[in-house]
Amino acid sequence: MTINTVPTQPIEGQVPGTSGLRKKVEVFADPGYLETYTQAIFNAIQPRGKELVLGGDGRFFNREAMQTILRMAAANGVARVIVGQNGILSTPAASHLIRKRAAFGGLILSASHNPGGPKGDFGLKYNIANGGPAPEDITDTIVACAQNIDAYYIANGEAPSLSTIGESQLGDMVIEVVDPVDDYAALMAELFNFTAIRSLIASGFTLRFDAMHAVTGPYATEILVNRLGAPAKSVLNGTPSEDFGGGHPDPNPVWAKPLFDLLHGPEAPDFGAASDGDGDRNMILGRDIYVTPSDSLAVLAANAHLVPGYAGGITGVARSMPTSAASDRVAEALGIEAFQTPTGWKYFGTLLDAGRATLCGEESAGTGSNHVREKDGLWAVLLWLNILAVKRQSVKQILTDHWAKFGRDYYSRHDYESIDSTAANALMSELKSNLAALPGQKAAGLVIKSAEDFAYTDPISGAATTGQGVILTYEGGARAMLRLSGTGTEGATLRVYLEQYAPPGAALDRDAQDALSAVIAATKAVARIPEHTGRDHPDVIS
Ligand code: VG1
Ligand code: CO
Repeated sequence: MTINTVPTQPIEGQVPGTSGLRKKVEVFADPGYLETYTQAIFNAIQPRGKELVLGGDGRFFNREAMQTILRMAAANGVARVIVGQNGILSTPAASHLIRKRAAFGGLILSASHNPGGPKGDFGLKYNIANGGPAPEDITDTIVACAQNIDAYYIANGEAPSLSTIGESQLGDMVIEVVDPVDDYAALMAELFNFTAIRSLIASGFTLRFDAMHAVTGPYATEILVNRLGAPAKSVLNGTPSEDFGGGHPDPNPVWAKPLFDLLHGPEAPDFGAASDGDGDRNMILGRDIYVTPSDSLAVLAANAHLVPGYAGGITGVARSMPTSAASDRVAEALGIEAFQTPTGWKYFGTLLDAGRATLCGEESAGTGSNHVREKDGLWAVLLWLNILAVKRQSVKQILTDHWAKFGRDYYSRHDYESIDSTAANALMSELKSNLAALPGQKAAGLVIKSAEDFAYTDPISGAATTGQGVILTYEGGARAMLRLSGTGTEGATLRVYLEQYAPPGAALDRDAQDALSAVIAATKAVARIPEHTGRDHPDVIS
């Protein structure tokens, strides 16, 4: 095979962040850009003679990128690439495939919930042999390799079509095209009682799953319709499109508003759910109720033992630090460990590998377990359905009972999007430099109890990370956290996470924004958000 050695442009300003590299399609499509980043990954991981999994969420530029990566894998001596048919694999399905096939790692082509299309975003991330996102030491090495590179290796000739299941060769490398859904559906059938869910649905229980024109369409159709007997109309927007139907495949009350409104309207089904671009996030709705991701994690932790895959109980629950404390209360009641990690699924990997945590969750609609090493949207939906099939109660009843027992952690996230990066950094550094002076101060009527810049030492690996965001606790059970997004591609996004605990016996059915009004006002004042950003209101409230 002939190998082309081509000089490349440097990659500027790359932030592997929580999930690989995300940029506008036009940046990735710039000659040499994708190639340089891919070569940097290969230089960092040294995949010669190894097996890799490859798949993506089907967004615009996936097909071209897939061809380039396959040709580069061949030129870099990869022995075998296991790829989803037509290049498709949801993120959790890719994680499962890496584990099932004991592959060396995997490359996932996705920008998750970011919009797709020629003007949208593209992304590439590397997952390690446990099926999870590469930890910081590896992403740091990739960054270093990307900065110190002068050539990439690419095989001549076209990579074979990915439309037919089976094996073919590209030079010495085997390309094995697999069904993207089969193995994943089989894993779900092992974890959950499909017979119980089937009979729930057969009894007249109605549901809608919104795939948001993204990767979960085929997965949801196979599992919910074909295997569990839900009518075909239960899957909405089930045909993936390269630009996600022009939408924003982020499963929250803002971007999945039609589903949210349906569940709050006169025609509401019993259950509603949605997933994101690459299938790792979930939104859960019941008739006339939205379940916050933080509450969802807590309810799932409290009820997981009802489901075959977790019948032996769970060992621990891990949540990212902006996620509410609701799951900690369940862990305490169950007498199991609770962990608070930085934002990003990669921090859960060691806890899952060590068996210290069974369930993990993030406030950003990511929930998952030790079955893979990524968050998993459809898994969360099926876990809810299995619990509903056992309890035969409404979502609202389950949540109301949960709050009555544990109290309610009122919760909301306020995002200030596309703000000026300099202003965003100034806000954070001013806040961080004031931390020591804050305890004891009063803001908008609330007394600040503590203020810290979150630092984390992994209890298994000992890896330490600092500067993960500011946590403010207030007297009276309120907490706020502020951090800048690592996944955006336009300016900066300031995320403000707000919670207020109401113990059992207190008013538990208030409007969340209303219940949070004091902590919202206090946090705005402490961080001087309007002064720095020029905005008085967030762009997205979820
Ligand atoms: C966001 C979420 C974070 C999540 C990350 C990747 O990051 O807040 O919880 O792990 O996206 O999820 P950030 O840095 O923008 O806040 V996904 O579904 O985009 O892979
Ligand atoms: Co995602």
